[in-house]
Amino acid sequence: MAVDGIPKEVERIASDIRDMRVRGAGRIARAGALALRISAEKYSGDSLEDFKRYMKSVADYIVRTRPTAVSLPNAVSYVISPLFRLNVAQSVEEAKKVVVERANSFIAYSERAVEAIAEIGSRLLHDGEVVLTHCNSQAVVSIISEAFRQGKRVKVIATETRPLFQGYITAKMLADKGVEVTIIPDSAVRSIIKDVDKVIVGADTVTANGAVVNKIGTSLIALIARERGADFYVATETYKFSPYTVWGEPVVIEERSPAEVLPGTLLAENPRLKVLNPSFDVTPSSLVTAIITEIGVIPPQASFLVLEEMYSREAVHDTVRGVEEDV
Ligand code: RI2
Repeated sequence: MAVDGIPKEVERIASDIRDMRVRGAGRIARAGALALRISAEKYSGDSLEDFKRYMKSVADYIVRTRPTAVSLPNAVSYVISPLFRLNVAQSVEEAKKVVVERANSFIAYSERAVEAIAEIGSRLLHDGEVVLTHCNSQAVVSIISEAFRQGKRVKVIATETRPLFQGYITAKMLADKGVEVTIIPDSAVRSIIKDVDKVIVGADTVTANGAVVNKIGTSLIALIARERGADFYVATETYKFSPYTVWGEPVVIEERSPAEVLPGTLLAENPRLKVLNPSFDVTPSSLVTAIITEIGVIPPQASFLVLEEMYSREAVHDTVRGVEEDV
């Protein structure tokens, strides 16, 4: 549902996220920050309270587009929470400035974080190794690209990633840079794992106990990697760690349309058929070798410490409650 007075550009960003024309946890976070900036810039009223109410409804509207990747609410909270928690602005002009600056700084941080992950993660890859990845993660592609740029001849196996085949995007991105890539059906992972040195996947959310929420099928791949003794790495920016899980909030797993799994004609012909289409699954920390972040390679068990450092106990509480209650 749209918000009164919401700019057309922001409606378009929201529908691009919802329909996955903009996808990937990092990209949707940056798109969310951009949507808030545009909303602030286009606001024409002069009441600070109205502006705050308006920004809060835009924030809710953006966050509701997709429920699983915590990068989106974390980005939104980073951009607008100073208006509510710290009461930093005394006028609409000041408040707009805060939103624009915070959005710009989030986007710049996010882009730098991917570069740092590429640099750090590339040190884990060696010449001639075979890396398997699942879905399409900018963080993972940047690591492999950086290793390749350094002259390491890594080979990549990309799962096709049904039902939306994002593995093709990964394969194309890497092949265009000259990396040797092979696409396999998702169900072939156990058959080829003997040829794989390392698995690296992205993340949509990392919980306080180090579990990783990522594209459906990730946890099966982690199990297979464990069975074979292959390292299973997760590459993620720290803003995909979820402060909400510290307070026991479950991660909502997005359920997408049956039409992504079966064509509409088959669904119409078989009205008694049920289709389930969960978009993500949860890999427990016990199956994760390490998490590659912009602040370093950490054991998954250190996730709570990352959250504590990022938000501090009080701020984590504010992130969960502050924005909702102050408006
Ligand atoms: P980056 C994607 O979700 C995939 O699950 C991917 O592993 C994760 O986001 C992280 O991607 P979707 O939006 O942020 O395709 O590393 O459902 O690009």
